[in-house]
Amino acid sequence: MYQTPIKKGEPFNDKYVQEIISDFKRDGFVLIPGVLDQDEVTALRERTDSLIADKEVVKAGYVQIVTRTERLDEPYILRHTNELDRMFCDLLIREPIIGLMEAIFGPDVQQCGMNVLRNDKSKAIDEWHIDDDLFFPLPDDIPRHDARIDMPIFWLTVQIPLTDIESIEYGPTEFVPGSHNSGKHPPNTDDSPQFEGRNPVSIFCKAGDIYLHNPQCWHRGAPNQSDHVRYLLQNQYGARWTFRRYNAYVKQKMPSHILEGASNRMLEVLDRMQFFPEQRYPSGYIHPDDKVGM
Ligand SMILES: O=C(O)CCC(=O)C(=O)O
Repeated sequence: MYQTPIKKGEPFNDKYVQEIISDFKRDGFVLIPGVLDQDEVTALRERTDSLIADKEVVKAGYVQIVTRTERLDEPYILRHTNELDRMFCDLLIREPIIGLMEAIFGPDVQQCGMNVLRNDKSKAIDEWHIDDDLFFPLPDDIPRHDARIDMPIFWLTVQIPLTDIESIEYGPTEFVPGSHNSGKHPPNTDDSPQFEGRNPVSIFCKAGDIYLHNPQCWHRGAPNQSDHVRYLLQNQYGARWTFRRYNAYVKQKMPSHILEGASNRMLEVLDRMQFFPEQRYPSGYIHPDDKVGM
């Protein structure tokens, strides 16, 4: 049986799940302390480093370079981690994370993105933004969506810090509470944006905490001003159709050795179409360990 350092975990009780979801819907983000243990965090961080250092992984396009400085050759984001190591797939269905996702999206929930951001002082996604696009736009003279509407959440990110981010110099994610209800992009100014009088909130956290992130909430990664490298793992989940959003840019084939003995639950959350990507893309990349195919 495939063994990785990721634990099975325990689901949260229903009351706690409902409290988390209610805070998340109100603010657009919510911090949940103490989910992963130190062994899991260390294993995920070390595996991220070894994958980013692997020239074959870089050549296959899994490592994205994003920087605002002159150091253009430095890696920043490890993408599609599900195709690279089973421990990332185990994390996808680890409790209490998967139970929370089922409570939000229902039993058909699927992943729609899996990344790790690794950034030092030279890199940050530090401009205020929302992800993808504005899903529910409003005219300028309508200040917000009616608070009685339970706004749909198409997909979300479970942010999993793999290093402590306990003060501003370590580059926390920042959110403007409630701004997912604004129906607007964040204002294009140098000042920190506000929504309904509320200032941005920095998510100070420890490695192994998690926080849920609504992609429509105005946010940014504050610059990392410390000498510590910051690691932020991002698992994204959504309603079943959102998998297509993700798969639309996957050209790789999921290697069979990663899926050895995988449970039905894991296969469903990964999406069964993942196993036949060549039906969508004529030139699927074959992992070097998987020349025989599935
Ligand atoms: O680095 C962060 O904390 C935020 C990342 C971000 O803005 C994003 O992934 O959209």
